[in-house]
Amino acid sequence: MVKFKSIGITLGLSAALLLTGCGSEDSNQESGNSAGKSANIGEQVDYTITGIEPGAGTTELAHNTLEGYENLEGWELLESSTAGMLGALEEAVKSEEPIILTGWTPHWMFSAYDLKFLEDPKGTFGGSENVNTIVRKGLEEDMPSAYTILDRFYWEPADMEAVMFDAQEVSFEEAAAKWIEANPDKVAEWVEGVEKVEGEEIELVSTPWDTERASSSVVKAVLEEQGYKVTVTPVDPAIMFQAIATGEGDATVAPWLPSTHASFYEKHKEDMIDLGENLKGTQIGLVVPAYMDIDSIEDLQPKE
Ligand code: PBE
Repeated sequence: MVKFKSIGITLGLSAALLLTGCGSEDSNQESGNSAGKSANIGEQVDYTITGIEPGAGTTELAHNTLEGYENLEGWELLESSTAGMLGALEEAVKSEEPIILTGWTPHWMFSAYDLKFLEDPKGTFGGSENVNTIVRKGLEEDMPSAYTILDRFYWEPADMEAVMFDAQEVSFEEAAAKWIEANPDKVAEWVEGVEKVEGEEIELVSTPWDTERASSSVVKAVLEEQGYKVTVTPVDPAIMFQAIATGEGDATVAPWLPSTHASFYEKHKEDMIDLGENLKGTQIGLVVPAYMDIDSIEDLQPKE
């Protein structure tokens, strides 16, 4: 737990910036309207959902959610950054104040704090999500060894979480090396019978979140062991899909599907090769601390 605290401290400033302007002085007053405690939650959080980066798939689905639920009339999404969202969460939890954020698993926030996803009866955040491997057209012919490894790459949420957990103390590179050393059988399945290469360059395109820093670091290290010279470029999801579709990038292990990155995927799917899931069982949605007396997005009340 200690390591999570230090993250909270480094994020304190961004949290303070994020909280400025979200006045909550009257959050404890009786509201006088009859809509009950979930109406108070709306008032207390100023009808605001604490979001992340504007370019995230999660942000797009959060906007769809605000449009898709009539009861969210008048609510707003505060776009900021993942660090800002986590800082605001830390601040709220410290004083047991209500907060509603856009969150996802795997993420350490669920082990650092007691949190729950709000039920999403309209399914605007999708359901169980996967992470896919997508490569540019022609990669199979140009780099058959890399293509085979990328096609075979598959791991479980617990594997990804192990790398993410270690990477709080060491670099993602070191955390990935440690995971590879601890999981020789899995890695052996991916590289079995694959011919080594001599310094061929391959460009992996990724996104900036820890989930993808973990997977890209592992795939990078495995490809390097096969003789590739690997670059990983983290960009916004829109740019990532575009890079694969235009062939500027060779491969990505970062797309969240079928919902999170659906709009980018739809736009480019004819121009890419989808190698299917490399991980199953992620989730995104609205997340609240467990001490909040609310279970479903539908329980939130519209702004008066
Ligand atoms: N995320 C983490 C990303 C994909 C991985 C859920 C924040 C997104 O929303 O695009």
